[in-house]
Amino acid sequence: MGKPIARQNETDVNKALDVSRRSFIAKAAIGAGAAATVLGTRNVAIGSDTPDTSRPIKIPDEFNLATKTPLKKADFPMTGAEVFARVCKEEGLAALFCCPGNYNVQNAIALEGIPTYSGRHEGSMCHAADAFTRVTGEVAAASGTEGPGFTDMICAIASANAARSPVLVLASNMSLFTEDTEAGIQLQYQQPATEGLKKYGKRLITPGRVHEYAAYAFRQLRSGIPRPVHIDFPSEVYRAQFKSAADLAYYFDKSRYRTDSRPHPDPKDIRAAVELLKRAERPMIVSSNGVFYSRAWEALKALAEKAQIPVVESGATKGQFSDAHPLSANAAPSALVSADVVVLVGQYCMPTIGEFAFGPDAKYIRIDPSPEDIGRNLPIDIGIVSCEKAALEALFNEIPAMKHDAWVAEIAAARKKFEDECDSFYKLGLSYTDAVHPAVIAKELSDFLYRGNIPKEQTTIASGGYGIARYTRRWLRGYRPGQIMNGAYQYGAIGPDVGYSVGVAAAVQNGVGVQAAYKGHPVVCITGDAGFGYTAMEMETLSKYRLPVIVIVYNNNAWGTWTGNRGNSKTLPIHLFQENLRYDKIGEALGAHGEYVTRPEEFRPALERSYQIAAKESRPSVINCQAKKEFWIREQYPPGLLGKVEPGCMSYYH
Ligand SMILES: Cc1ncc(C[n+]2csc(CCOP(=O)(O)OP(=O)(O)O)c2C)c(N)n1
Repeated sequence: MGKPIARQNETDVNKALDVSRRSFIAKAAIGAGAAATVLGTRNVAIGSDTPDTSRPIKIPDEFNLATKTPLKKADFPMTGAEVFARVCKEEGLAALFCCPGNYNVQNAIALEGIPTYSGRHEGSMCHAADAFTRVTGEVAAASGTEGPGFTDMICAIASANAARSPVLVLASNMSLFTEDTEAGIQLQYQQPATEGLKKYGKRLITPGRVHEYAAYAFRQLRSGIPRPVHIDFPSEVYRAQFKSAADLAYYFDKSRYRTDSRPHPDPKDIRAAVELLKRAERPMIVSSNGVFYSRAWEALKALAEKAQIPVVESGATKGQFSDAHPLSANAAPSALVSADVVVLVGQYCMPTIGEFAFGPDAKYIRIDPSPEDIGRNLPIDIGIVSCEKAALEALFNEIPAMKHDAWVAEIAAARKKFEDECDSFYKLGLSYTDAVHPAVIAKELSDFLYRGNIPKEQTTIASGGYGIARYTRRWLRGYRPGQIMNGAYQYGAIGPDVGYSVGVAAAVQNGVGVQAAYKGHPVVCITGDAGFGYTAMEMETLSKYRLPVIVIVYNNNAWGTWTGNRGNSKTLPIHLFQENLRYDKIGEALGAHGEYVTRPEEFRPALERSYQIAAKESRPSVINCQAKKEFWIREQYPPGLLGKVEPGCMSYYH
């Protein structure tokens, strides 16, 4: 909540600003001289390499004290904010990510004992909430102050909406009394701003109905196809006082304001699907978001094994069907075109014809909880309106045991072909010795994660970046639900990655939902240099909360889009940065460990050191991998910027 600055104080404020501005300008002039001697030269340290140990970075004692302070759970008499927070607690809201603002609601949620993380930008925190839901399957909230805090979240709300993530967006919003005036600051007509970016939204206007609207929020978040819900709170609502339940309208327990009952499939649709599958020679299942949110991975595996149907993944989270399973077609892109019957399960973000790599004659069975969606974008042969888990179980019960050995052999051959191609890219990457090629990063990261000393299921990945992602996705694998958070999924924003990693690491730190077995383990985040720039300040958040994320920055001195302007000297600089920037030093300055890797052979040791620090000290790292922008030019540095195939390990939209 913002307060207008009183007029009489402004002169004092300006005086203070002038003083600090003057001393800043003096310091900056000295710094600029020093920097000019070192910038632009490869491998030359910028500034002093000696850390200033006279004032080491320190997590304030207050953090420790906070963990020991008992909770003060709300009970009547309660404020509107407390009523809302109590519903959040009863509904199992798993985390809140915020920046200060919307104080009453945030404080009430934190006091209910819901893990609360505060970061450096509301957008990053909303990305964190999105990522948290994508690796846990649980609902998380994001919150910021009215006006600027809220509008800072817009890109993240849109990303969560495109990813179909159940994110609860909460913002304060001035008072009902001053609506339509410009009294004070920060009034924003919030709900129109999230039009098209949410499943449900409401500006609360009747204090006595705050509980009822909390119920609205969770009914939407916990049913059907999840998407963000946006609630904005005027001060009359969050400050309202309620002496007893009698002051609140529609005050019912969650067992009465919503149901966990799910739509089940029509047996005739299941029989029709089984008939089609019985005639198929090369059937394929596409498993996506709905398998994750309905927790249907066991049902999926049982069906795939009984009918010997290969499975390929798409979606905002991957790993629901293990890449180690012989029926996994995730890394067999060339086989997809041969599939004759494709079962799309929980594919909420539906591609149009030709975006998936299936052939033009493939027939489609689509399972989706929302009848309004079935048949959209991609023509269907059979539509099954159902909760994904229920439909997969019904198919399992109805389908006879089948064998498709020849088809599975085709998949295996396609996988081998893909892996051989990846190996050839790695060999090429190693041959470029004066910078770190993305194939080296991707292959050695995967060797470390899946073929080294740590169990291959252990590490959860925030898989981001743009050009680098076209390499890392080829080598990253999912072996259990929630293992890979598919960063730029569908909305395609570059930049959320460090923000995402806050949410992923918070989920892993507390072992939430499907992360329970991996509690406390290090997390890996991949990003580009342009991407890092957007949310890099969240390195401070990672350090502050001891979230052990290893952030790999692919530093090619450019926005990955530069190649499109190669021939245009006037527009090319739009796509370029200063060269060889020390993103590792940004990490160090914010409490993380830093590594600067300039040659291929340095990557693996840097990764190992960072992993040790993550595991032993629970500290994040930045591994700044110095590449060169020309790696995206195929003729000069084959294989150059790579393409993608969807669905499968390379996919990121749909
Ligand atoms: C927020 C946002 N701005 C702009 C774009 C358009 N865009 C797509 S990729 C890209 C460049 C990404 O560069 P970088 O993160 O450095 O990735 P690299 O290819 O270098 O790995 C841009 C500008 C986008 N997708 N999202």
